[in-house]
Amino acid sequence: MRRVLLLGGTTEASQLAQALATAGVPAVFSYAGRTHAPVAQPLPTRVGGFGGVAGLCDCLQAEAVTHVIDATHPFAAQMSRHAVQACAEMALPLLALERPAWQAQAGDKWQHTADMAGALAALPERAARVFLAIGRQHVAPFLEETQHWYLLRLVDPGLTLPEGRGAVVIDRGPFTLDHDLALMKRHRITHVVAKNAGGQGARAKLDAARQLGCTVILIDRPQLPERPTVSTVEDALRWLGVQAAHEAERGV
Ligand code: 3Y8
Ligand code: NAP
Repeated sequence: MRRVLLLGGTTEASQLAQALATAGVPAVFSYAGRTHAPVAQPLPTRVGGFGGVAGLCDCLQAEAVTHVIDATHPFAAQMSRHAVQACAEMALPLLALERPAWQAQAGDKWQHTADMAGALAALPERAARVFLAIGRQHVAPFLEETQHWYLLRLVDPGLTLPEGRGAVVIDRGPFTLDHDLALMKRHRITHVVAKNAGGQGARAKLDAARQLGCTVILIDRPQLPERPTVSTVEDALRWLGVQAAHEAERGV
């Protein structure tokens, strides 16, 4: 009997959780507990770290997990590395559900950098109005560049900016083009700094940047170990041997 551990925290993880619940596949959804009130899932949900690889192995044993699907964000590199190690130790099948990296298209003004420090260095000397869509963890070094004005978008309140240094909006996505266009116009944004998250949940700001002629500074993903990988919920369901609801309806 299949029993899935779904490592979540992305739009696609939520979509897969819904598909598993609809198909009646026994599964446990897992959040790290990084946000105060993560989106409720239609599966039994655990919140918090496992306690490293050993803790993850214990959880796999205790929950009688037969399949692990890593649908975490491409920058959640440590979780993905631990999943590879734990599944090797427990001889369990592992699949990554990973969105393809965003690709520039005609009209995009993108600069690629290898990491956060590279993104900071890529900002212009002259004053810019920067949409810093990288979360709360990496904001401090950017604020030391005092010539810039920053728009921060965070999931939870708590972080404030000194007077005149910028604005903070609290939102969790998925985001829409109309919403991000209005937000970036309202704040007269000239630059966007973002991780190459991929997926649809947070790409609106890039499409808005193209329309507004903003420069995008895009941070490349960390290297991850080799593991079986798909990029769609349907392919993850096929890997599990679960027919997607619409296929079942069509009787294919
Ligand atoms: C806790 C679960 C969904 C949709 C939300 C996706 C889309 C928005 C891209 C911007 C960029 C950012 C941030 C972002 C993305 C989706 C998806 C995605 C970027 C939630 C979630 C959790 C987190 C953790 C949080 C980080 C932060 C990063 C905000 C839930 C909403 C900036 C990453 O306050 C903190 O400590 C926040 C921490 C890790 C990065 C950081 O370093 O600050 N995500 N994001 C998950 C857990 O506990 O396991 O709260 O409901 C999920 C989503 N984040 O359907 O869930 O699928 O890609 N999240 C980045 O890419 O730069 C926002 O604003 O445009
Ligand atoms: P990370 O740096 O790769 O992992 C750090 C530690 O957090 C892991 O070793 C593990 O703790 C715990 N952890 C991470 N994801 C977990 C999960 N889904 N369930 C249980 N424990 C988890 O991870 P991160 O970058 O902080 O990301 C944390 C969560 O936010 C993930 O769910 C990810 O999908 C989501 N997220 C992250 C980003 C981002 O920019 N990093 C963006 C959007 C969403 P132990 O070692 O104790 O097991």
